[in-house]
Amino acid sequence: MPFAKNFMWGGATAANQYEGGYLEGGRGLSTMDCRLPGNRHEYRKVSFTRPDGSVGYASRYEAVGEGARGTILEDRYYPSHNAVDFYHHWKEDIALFAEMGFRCFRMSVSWTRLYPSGTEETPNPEGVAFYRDVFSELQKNGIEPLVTLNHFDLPLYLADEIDGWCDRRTIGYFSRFARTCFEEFRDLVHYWITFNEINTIRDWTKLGNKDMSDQTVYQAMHHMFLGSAHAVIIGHEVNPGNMIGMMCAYGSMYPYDCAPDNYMNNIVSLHKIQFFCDVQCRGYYPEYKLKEFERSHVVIRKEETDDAVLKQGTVDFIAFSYYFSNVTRADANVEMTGDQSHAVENPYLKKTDWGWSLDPVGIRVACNELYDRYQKPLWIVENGLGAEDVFEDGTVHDAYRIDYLREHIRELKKAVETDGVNVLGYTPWGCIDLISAGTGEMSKRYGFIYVDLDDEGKGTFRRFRKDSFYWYQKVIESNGEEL
Ligand code: BGP
Repeated sequence: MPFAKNFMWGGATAANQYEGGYLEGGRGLSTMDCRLPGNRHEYRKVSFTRPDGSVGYASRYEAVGEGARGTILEDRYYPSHNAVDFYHHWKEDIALFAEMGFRCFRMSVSWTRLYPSGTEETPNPEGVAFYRDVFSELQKNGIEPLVTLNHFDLPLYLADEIDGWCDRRTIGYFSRFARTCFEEFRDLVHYWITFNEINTIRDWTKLGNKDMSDQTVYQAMHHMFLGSAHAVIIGHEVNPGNMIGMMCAYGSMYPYDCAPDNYMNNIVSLHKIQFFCDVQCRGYYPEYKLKEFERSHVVIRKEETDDAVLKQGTVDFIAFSYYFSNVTRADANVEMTGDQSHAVENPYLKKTDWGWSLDPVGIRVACNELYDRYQKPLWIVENGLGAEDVFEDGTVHDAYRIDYLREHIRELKKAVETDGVNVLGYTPWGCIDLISAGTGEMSKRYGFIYVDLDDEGKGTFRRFRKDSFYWYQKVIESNGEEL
């Protein structure tokens, strides 16, 4: 059998796209609560107020500017506020996951549900109780939670008052939050991820940065690396049995052709992802990045103990998302942003309706590249097809989704069986329909379970099993043999 007996089949979600209940249970506002919806042609924007009182909007590529404060406009719809309302549907959802046979479930803890402003001395008891209930229910159903400490969210107070991760104090606030999670859920959670897709975190919602300069972004990133390392150290201290991973968006990269310049350029492009894995797996900054900093005059301000903390706080496994592959070319700049709108076309691949290339082999490439370089166990914590579903007679006939997943699992199997890569688990993204991170839409659906909600936030939130629900149930039951 290629997949181990205890291979972690399951599904993945994130609080800002799934949980909702944004003003309930004492929760504080997060930067993600200021994020408006977009669509497949238009980037999502955050709304903010400038010091002169005027309202501004910024996409992930735009700076909000000095003195900006995140703002929620009364007449607009913000998808994270209710999301798909896990907050009130958790029992029902977990029952459905159990029915599919999930062995694990990936979710994130909303930072501001535990620490409403980020700065409190003690956690919000209602928040702790909510997650304890959820984790207990999962365990009762034989499902191991895989918990992401930070999935794109940042307390709005920290962003407004101290520019979030740009300020060293955020490391301390985050460490306190992480300690709370490790201690409060010690008996219920054994698998953790520090930051989701750390290589795509450049914008205000995630870093709290008011400008987009490399100096600002890399300094904030340095603090985030320290936050992650501290979390790993604390997590191991609280429970030596904890497995704590890093997480990156891994889009495999192919050189455009065999021109030596394009091949060399592909190596340099891969460094854009590897940098994050190098620091978190090896515990120090790689040479190529230090040289880049020298050339671009980026100076990272460090304290004396930083290097030792990074070294001590290396991760136990590498989690990654894989959706598509990229093509690199010496004369084109590839940004690893989860957005393929400016990508170099691959003539061998078809694309989804949202323009993402379809490349199952790329998942095997990713497994090999990561395992060869770090020899740490891998966990595919996101993969899937975002597609428009037709809901009729209480279900969705989503053969296209089944095809996508089947092909990817086949390649994953080769990575395990033929290449000997150590893969701990597979948790496809949005196992239940949820808000798209990139576009804020509901119509970009990934789930095995359909949720009745539209792009304006209207619907009953009722859940329905799709065809893929029964297909995935068989996949898990047969441990990946019946595809
Ligand atoms: C990753 C994120 C997820 C998720 C996924 C799919 O970048 O970690 O939060 O949403 O991509 O992307 P999208 O929702 O834009 O289709």
